[in-house]
Amino acid sequence: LDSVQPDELVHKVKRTEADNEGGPEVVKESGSGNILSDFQISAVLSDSAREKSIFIHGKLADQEAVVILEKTPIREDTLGEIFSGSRLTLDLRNDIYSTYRLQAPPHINEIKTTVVCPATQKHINKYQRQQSFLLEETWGDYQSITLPYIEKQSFSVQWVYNILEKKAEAERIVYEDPDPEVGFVLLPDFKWDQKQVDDLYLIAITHRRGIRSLRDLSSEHVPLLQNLFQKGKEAILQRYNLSASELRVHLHYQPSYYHLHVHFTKLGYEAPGCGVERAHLLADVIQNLLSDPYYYKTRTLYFPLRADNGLLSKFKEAGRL
Ligand code: GTA
Repeated sequence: LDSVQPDELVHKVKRTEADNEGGPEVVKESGSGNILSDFQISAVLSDSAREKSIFIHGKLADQEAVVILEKTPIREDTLGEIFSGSRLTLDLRNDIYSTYRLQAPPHINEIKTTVVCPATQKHINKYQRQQSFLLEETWGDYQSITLPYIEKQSFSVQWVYNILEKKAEAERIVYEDPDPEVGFVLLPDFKWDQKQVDDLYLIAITHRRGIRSLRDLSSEHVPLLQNLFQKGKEAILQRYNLSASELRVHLHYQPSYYHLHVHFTKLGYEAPGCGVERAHLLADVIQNLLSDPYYYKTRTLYFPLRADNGLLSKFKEAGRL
């Protein structure tokens, strides 16, 4: 279930056997209605005044749910309407300074809303504000601690398969190379409302399955990565008029979802997860693999984990933290 706009679209969630970790199979239904009107709030998991967002845990029709509310950037093309079509109430006036409360017309005053339902305890933990710790993972640690953990515990990638099989979000696809070996699907990330390019965020998901993360990459995958990099940049130039030099194209380590995907974000937009402790530029990844075919199978990698992440406990148990 991705971004839900209650008055426009109701997404019905159907869970499957394989989907025991919250990767919903999405069936889209047209219609109207506010599925959030009965949302029972249990707790605020985190909020940010700077990002103007709030993550809430609660119940939606007796199912655990996480709802994310986020105010979106003010778009330049709506300024005329904001100035001419709003109600303005004076708060204070002092010399040359004055502040107001401006009530913009409802259609340009929307709150981007994301619903995860049914949400697992892992989703709830993921969105809870917590302290993070930097881990140091050797190739040996990866094999003995990380790999067994992610094989058992990672989030379902059913939503990824839904995209690749056109069962969900097909109409949002920006570009597709259908080749089973080097092909991919490029589409807006569900964190981006696509209203302005200032916070552009797309993801490229490989058709090839079974590549979990950076750790699975070797020089064999360079043609796939180069193809995705090149064609992804071209598609973004064509559709959004942003050149390669305006983009941050990167992978996460650790990712949340272990099916190879690449993040395309606008440079200058501080997207979640774009810090040096988690983001690996695709250009660097390709170069590293060209200079050493087994770069990601020999190097120590560093990454942050939140306090109650199960993998962090495994590193502690192994005396690695
Ligand atoms: N199009 O169904 C989907 C979908 N899902 C389930 C995830 N993504 C999806 N995109 C589409 N449809 O960028 C996107 C995610 C993410 C990427 C997976 O796939 O938005 P990753 O495997 O490296 O995982 O990337 P990552 O980055 O940890 O995931 P995520 O969810 O972005 O979490 C990172 C942090 O971002 C969170 O802890 C939270 O602080 C913040 N965040 C997450 N979701 C939102 C949101 N909706 N709004 C604001 N902030 C958010």
